[in-house]
Amino acid sequence: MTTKMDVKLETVYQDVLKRNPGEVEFHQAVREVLETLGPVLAKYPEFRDRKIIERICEPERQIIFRVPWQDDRGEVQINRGFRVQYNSSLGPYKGGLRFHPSVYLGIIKFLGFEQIFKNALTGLPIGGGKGGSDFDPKGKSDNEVMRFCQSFMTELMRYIGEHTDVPAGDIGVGGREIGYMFGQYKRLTSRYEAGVLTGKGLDYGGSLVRTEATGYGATFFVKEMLEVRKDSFAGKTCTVSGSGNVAIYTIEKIHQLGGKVVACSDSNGVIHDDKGIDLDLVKQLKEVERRRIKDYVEYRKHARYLPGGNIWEIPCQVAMPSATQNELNGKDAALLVKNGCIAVGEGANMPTTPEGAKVFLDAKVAYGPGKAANAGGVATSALEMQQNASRDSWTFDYTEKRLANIMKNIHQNCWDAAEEFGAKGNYVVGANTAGFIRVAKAMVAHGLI
Ligand code: NDP
Ligand code: 2IT
Repeated sequence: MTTKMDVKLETVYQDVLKRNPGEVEFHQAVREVLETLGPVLAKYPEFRDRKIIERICEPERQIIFRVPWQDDRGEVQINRGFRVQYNSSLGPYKGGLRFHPSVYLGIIKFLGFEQIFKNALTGLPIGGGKGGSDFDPKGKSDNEVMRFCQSFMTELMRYIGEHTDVPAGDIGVGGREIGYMFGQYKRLTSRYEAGVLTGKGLDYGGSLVRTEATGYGATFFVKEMLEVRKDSFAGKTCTVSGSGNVAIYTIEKIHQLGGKVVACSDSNGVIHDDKGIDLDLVKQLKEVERRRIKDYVEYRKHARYLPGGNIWEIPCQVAMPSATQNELNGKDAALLVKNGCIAVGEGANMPTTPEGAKVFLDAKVAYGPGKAANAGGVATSALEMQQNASRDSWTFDYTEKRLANIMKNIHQNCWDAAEEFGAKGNYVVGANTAGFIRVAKAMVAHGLI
């Protein structure tokens, strides 16, 4: 499915296809943004004259490197590392690192591209970047993960710094991995440069609420969308895909706000628990014991495990895809709408296919796209950087209030931008235009660089 694009933008898009062959996720992310920018170019001809869009589509710098490490049997393993420093108009490059076997340049570029606009929406001084590796942490021992992280950082350290580029977590990278990478950075540089990474442990410069921030923020965003419709989470049946960092804290906040999450998942299957997901059990299985979600039913006999199941077949009023890209397609979206879903908040990056997004928009579902809805994670990373810079640490309550306020502002700015550009209620248009305009204005100010 493709929507019609402004003719000049179609030319730009064709050029992106030609210059980046085979990078299908990157093409998808670029197309979705360009489709919404026609009216912005009409209002700001200087963006067109200065080729802001052409420049934004080309990363400032792309780094690809070898990551050799030894497994527990002493065998040499080789992975590939990436860091795409996409756009630094608003601040140092900022964005997570993903460790997953599906990682290749096209995934990192799609994530980096999205990150530019997401970070702009937070209103904080952060540019856009992303990185990662095709390393698969699943089934690896703690020592193997440590050796991999040390080797990865031995090369990455040349390119990052608190004023240059500040990585954090994403799929497969959490507190443990950030700890190993921080240790290696400190050792190689002889500097205690807390602000070089975010998502750090609370004992060495991390921020309260960063662990919870993406899930909490996505839930706050949906709360704002529901409030526009004079509605709330109270009594709503919800489904949340995934069972990692984002999914866990989405479930936690939905429960705090009076909703009931009846399903979550991983890449092998789905848990359906009519009584409401027991989050303490999920945390114990996933965060402490690093087990699979199917083990949930060992402890909660009334719940069902659906191997290879599709979570979107379970009826809900609010759906929050929080696992990975393109996990919700047009058919899934149609089924969700048919089953009474009224709001969708994307905790993951680009989890809905273009066909799925069209179904939600046509059905007037309150649809919060990832670059707006999941911006709370990176926003709280920027708050961690602020605390590091001032050698301060804020309380949980204070930091959570800052996060809630940021999400409220993002929602409002997306709402206002959508209205201004003739697409009232369309948060895709709102997020893309509001994020883009902030970056584009800074690029104009900086001249041709
Ligand atoms: P985690 O690694 O903590 O969890 C990922 C979850 O998604 C796991 O349950 C995993 O299942 C599932 N998953 C991953 N890949 C696939 C796949 N190919 N198919 C099906 N399920 C899959 O990652 P996060 O929770 O941090 O990230 C989830 C999403 O949120 C990603 O899209 C990420 O980019 C996005 N995001 C994360 C932020 C953060 O601060 N962490 C901030 C903003 C967005 P399994 O264990 O089986 O692989
Ligand atoms: O996609 C994302 O916004 C993240 N993975 C978080 C990035 C960050 O720098 O906190």
